[in-house]
Amino acid sequence: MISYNFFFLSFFLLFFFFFKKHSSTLEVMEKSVSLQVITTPRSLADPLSLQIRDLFSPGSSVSTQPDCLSGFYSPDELKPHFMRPMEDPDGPGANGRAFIPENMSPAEMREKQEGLVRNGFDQFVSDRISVHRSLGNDTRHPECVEQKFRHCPRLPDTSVIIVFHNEAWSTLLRTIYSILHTSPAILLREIILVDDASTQDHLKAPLDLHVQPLKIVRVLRQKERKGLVAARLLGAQEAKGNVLTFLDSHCECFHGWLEPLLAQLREQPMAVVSPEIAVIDSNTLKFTKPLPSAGARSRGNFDWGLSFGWENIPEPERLKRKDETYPVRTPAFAGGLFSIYKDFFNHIGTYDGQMEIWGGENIEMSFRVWMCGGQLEIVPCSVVGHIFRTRTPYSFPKGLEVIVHNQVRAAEVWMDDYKNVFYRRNKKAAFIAQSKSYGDISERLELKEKLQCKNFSWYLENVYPEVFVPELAPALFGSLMNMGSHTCLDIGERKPVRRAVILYKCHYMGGNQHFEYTVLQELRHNTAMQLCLHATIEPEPVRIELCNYKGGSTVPAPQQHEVFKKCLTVEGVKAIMKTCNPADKYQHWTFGP
Ligand SMILES: [Mn+2]
Repeated sequence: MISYNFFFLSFFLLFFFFFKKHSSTLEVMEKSVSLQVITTPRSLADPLSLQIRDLFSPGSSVSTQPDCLSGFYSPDELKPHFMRPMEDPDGPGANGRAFIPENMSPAEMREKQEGLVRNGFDQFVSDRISVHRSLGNDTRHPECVEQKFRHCPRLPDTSVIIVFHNEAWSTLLRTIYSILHTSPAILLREIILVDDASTQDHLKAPLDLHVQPLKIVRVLRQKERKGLVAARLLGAQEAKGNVLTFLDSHCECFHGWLEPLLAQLREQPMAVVSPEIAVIDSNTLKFTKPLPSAGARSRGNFDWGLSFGWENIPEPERLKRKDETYPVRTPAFAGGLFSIYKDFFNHIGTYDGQMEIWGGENIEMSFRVWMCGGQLEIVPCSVVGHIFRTRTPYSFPKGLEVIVHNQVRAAEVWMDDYKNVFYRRNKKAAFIAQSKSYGDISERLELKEKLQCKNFSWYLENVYPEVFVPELAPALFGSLMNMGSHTCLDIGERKPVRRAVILYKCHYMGGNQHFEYTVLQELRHNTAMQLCLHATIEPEPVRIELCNYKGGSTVPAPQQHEVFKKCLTVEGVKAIMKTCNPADKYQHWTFGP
């Protein structure tokens, strides 16, 4: 067996570097791949929209609102529940500025350190910034600032649902007040706080007492730690608004964030809409305000390890937007902050209730919404700030394996044969799938049947045609072990673009050691990015770089056999190209399990 692999592989690797055009040039050619377009109807007269409108009856159709006025909502009509109190413009963090404390005492230093460890952001800084702080002028694109909203049919109202687990007092309260100070009272039905079994005392009676006088803020409690999905489902069940808006517990809403989300849902009742997320710095709490000159730039995606990521909006998508108020269609969403009609949330199957704690639920929902007739959009005129933590301070009661467990459930239900592309890259996931220890998915499959959802290849072709789809059944794949050193080719831990490939103890778990030998004779590591092995002149180590071949009309890199009549060899701790010598076992490689 081994000797067969030996032979086979030695042959192929020679072939790879000798005869074919497949390693890549240093330049990355940006070519758009496919121009498939789904039209995004904006008109209410669209028959599909009407059909859906009837199906979900979100209560906003023209015929049921005979008293609905003509014209646009006035600023007066869009007043919030509570005006922001006057603020010292020089106060800490005022107008969204950074706050950097000076001359700290040893006790303060200790407090700062403890806050950082507890939260993954600087609570000491947050605690000194007003929970009512303003974010200064409205700096969105002028087309957003000037956007007007028709009276008719009326904009739906929303329940804002915030799940928290041991959130700091100041960040939670700032989230609540920023909603109350920026959301039109007629559109904000209530704020529902769902406590996912917090243990910190300030989140118990003191929180209840504080929000009670605010009238429209309620606290629901989950006694046992069940995670984000279960907590959101509890909040959704209790919500009275037409629309559910989910936010994190460490957000700040920018001027006019809510109206564009609700207006887009009014146009597209089967949409799931997300705001543009602004960064609130985890150390200084500086709110990165939008720039009037900047248009929308990014959208969400996923990789073949099923992680969520961001990418630039492809040209064909950009061209479909007539102005800045138009939404950006997105193949996947971050899942933290979004709005959806409550009726549509229920229709489309809420969440997979058997997903545990946190992780993977956003990718599952992305696939499901698109494949079952909905759409995911980012609305750039809606801006909400979010503190991106430096690390997650939460404990995972059942370990990080719950994320993989959730990902496997998503793959089993939605990805058809493409699930194997994921399993090849994540051996833990493959094991969970093989041993069927991901729980019962029959209800989710019934849902898929009932909603007559499209298949995964439809999703790839129509929603994410830009994605590179790895081979469904590559001839050779797995860990690439050198028969001389008995170590495996590995892309290393740091950002791997244009770095030397390393050799590391074989772990056979996929991840950084997953390689595929493709029909184009590339050695591809294609989990988070499309990376290929690149031959380099001796004695330079062989590098891992972005692949030249990106599908569609792109081609692998120019022929390199004039330069590299060599074989891939391990020398010391490096992989280099060397004169071929069949007797050298450091030139023999095998793909392991
Ligand atoms: Mn968050």
